[in-house]
Amino acid sequence: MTGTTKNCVVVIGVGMTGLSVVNYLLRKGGDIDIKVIDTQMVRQGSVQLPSEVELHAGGWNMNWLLNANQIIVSPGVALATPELKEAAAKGIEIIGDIELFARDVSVPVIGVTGSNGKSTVTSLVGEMAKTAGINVGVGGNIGFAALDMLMNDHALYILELSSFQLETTLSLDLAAAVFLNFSEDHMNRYIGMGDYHDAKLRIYLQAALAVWNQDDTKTMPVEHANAIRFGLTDGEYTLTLRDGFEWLTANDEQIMPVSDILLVGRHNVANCLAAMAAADAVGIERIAQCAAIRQYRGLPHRCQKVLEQDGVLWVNDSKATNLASTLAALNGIRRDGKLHLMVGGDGKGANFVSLKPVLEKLNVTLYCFGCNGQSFSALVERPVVVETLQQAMDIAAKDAVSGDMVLLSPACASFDQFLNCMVRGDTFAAYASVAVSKKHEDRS
Ligand code: UMA
Ligand code: ADP
Repeated sequence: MTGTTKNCVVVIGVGMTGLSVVNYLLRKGGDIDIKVIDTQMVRQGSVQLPSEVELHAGGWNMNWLLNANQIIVSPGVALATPELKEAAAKGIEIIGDIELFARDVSVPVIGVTGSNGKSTVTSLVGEMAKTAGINVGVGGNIGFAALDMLMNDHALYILELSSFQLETTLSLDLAAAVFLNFSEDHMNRYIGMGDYHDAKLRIYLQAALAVWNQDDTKTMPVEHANAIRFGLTDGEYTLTLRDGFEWLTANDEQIMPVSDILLVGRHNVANCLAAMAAADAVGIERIAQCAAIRQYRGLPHRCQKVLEQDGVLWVNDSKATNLASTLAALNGIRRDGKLHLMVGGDGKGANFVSLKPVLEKLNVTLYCFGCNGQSFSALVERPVVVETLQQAMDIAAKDAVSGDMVLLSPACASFDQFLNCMVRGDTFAAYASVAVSKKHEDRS
């Protein structure tokens, strides 16, 4: 008599994704043996891992890895890691949580990727669907693990997809795949821009409709039978002029005036066009699309006004974690006074030199903080180089006068000094009034 061998699944990473994978597999049941590896030092009790699941932390367990039937890898773990390459060479399937999601989901899914604007567009399409009365699940890279949504019986899913997630996804057949824009990011993970681009283009595999940006041809699908374009300059979803006013226009039909959009900046007009294109692909009513755009104020930490005191405006754009997003913020600035711009953090291997000509046109003081702050200091004549964000804010609070703006738009990841960019943004928002009070105390 031969005994049955258990299906052995090894999950790599015990963060948000890893935990969602473990819980999903346990919900599915069956004769399965789940093991978790985390290369960082985490204690079993410190994570919400069910007690029946074994954890190996602080390094690799090659015995587990090489004897697995399947490996589910978290997006933060690179496939190029030698240990994973060894497992792949042995023929062991290595996939991510989105692939598990794709194999199970049975209702339409919209996917959104791009170097910037993913969360904004993902949540806006979600708002459109909710306004239309659709039971929608919104998740993925936006900060809510995709697999955690599957048990809720949604009629539609909107997934924000990072390049990391796309690398380990094979069979996601999206109703609409939106690729917003492409610019340098994650150069500490990829061999070069080509490698990063290839990962992003994977969103179009099997998609019923490819939605790409006419103003950024890097988003164009290589070959796709069914593709539409959005763009500020041209496309099926674009802008037209009527009586001197700009209108969002879909297939030559003028839908709503651009002036009704509450979000700031031209990049957000493009984001609205992309969201409309995606919403149309799954039949979300136009009336609901427009109502959602008219109410949508955006997510926190994206060009968010946090304080206006003594005529000085403090703006939190902590989610600007790459150069293009900081450029988009600078493009949207409408302010008479000086700009106090705070940049720095973990530069992810990027080159920031193209910021120089933009800064030269602005009345700006540049504050450089964090581990790669020095990468910015040569971009202006008299940079303020400090160690921490709070030190920069103390100086800015002292120097700023009515009409000025203090903008945190760091062009870098936050992990060198903060848990994540939300914590960095919250720190900025909370410390703004402290820095202003300190200035008043020093004066009195
Ligand atoms: N780990 C290892 N070995 C490694 C790297 C990480 O064991 O080499 C472990 C860590 O010790 C940690 C766990 O893996 O315990 C973390 O896994 P993870 O980094 O994949 O992060 P998750 O908590 O699973 O969150 C991920 C996304 N994080 C990344 O892609 C880095 C989240 O996006 C996403 O919201 C979440 O899944 C749910 O889908 C965050 C992000 O920063 C917001 N994304 C990048 C970005 O937007 O630029 C891509
Ligand atoms: P992502 O999820 O891709 O990081 P977010 O919507 O969270 O995108 O925005 C991240 C940063 O990028 C913010 O600073 C935001 O102001 C900026 N941003 C949003 N949309 C765009 C766009 N279409 N082009 C450039 N920058 C953008």
